[in-house]
Amino acid sequence: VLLEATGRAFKQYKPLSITTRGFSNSGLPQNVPLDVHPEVLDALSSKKSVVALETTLVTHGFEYPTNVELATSLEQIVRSTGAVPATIGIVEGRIKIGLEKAELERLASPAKPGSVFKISRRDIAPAIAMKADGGTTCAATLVFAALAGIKVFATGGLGGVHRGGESTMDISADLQELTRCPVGLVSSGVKSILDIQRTLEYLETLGVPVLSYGPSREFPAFFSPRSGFEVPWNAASPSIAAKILHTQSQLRMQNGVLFAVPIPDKYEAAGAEIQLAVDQAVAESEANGISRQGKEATPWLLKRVSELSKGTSITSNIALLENTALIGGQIAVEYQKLAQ
Ligand code: PSU
Ligand code: MN
Repeated sequence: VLLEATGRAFKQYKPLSITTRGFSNSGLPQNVPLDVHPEVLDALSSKKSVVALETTLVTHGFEYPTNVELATSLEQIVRSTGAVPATIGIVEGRIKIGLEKAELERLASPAKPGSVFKISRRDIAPAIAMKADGGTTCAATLVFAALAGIKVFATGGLGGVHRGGESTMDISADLQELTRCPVGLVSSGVKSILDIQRTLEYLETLGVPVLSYGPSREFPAFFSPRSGFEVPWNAASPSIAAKILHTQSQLRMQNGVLFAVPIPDKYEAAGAEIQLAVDQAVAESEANGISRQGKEATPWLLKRVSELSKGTSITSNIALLENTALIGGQIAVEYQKLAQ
């Protein structure tokens, strides 16, 4: 059964190009540094719902011990829906699909500061070859979710086109990755540290379906439920979202789908305040050159926004992550009903 479940994902999945000779009878590749947690393996082989979770938010998004508490709470929320969580990261050069508690601690609180890398697609092979530790971004988490045959991935913010991206060319690899991995990514949209309009344009160019989740077609702006930009479709319920993923799978489409879930309304007022901190942080990053320092830009901006908003952004960020974990779990459960 697992051969069927994951073998299919491998065959369709070209980017890592593992040859069929590399598969064991269980359908997972041999001789690659990949550890699937027994609970996740059991879920995949018995066709239970699984939700992938990322670890850049653990390694570069939140401070210790908030990061561990948050990762644990997201796993519990996924479980509350009946799905199995698979928190993905790289530990000592091994890809982990589902983390043990000690592994999560190791990523969340490194022995040496700066020894845990932020891993996007381009960093995967170097990090593995050098036996490094790393938190996986949306891009790398999509790669590994697709590799394992996981169909739903819940996170907070997807990367996007940075403000000023038309001259810095800072466009997150997360966007491109959504063209390669047949996974439904449930997020709260993209952060207002980014250029939301250009991000939506770019996703349109890439052919990635973008849906707002819920009754409205307004794309959410992470800290705020509203961005002022409409998208062409909305998914009103978990079952509609699941049906879209299933349709893509039936059509053997290789791209992902973005479901953008607004932060609950009660955070709207806080969102307006955080926006002021965001604007200031972006202006500072342009003045001090951080905006031209590649992968440092996003973590720096997030940290600065949290300082300037006196932690309000952290509370909102946790709330929206918990919300996407819940909805991700619900979508995964509905998807499994269709995939039986
Ligand atoms: N949004 C957050 N916190 C984060 C990130 C996004 O609220 O930690 C991370 C995600 O893992 C995302 C990555 O994939 O930042 C994007 O980074 P970049 O812009 O360098 O591609
Ligand atoms: Mn970038």
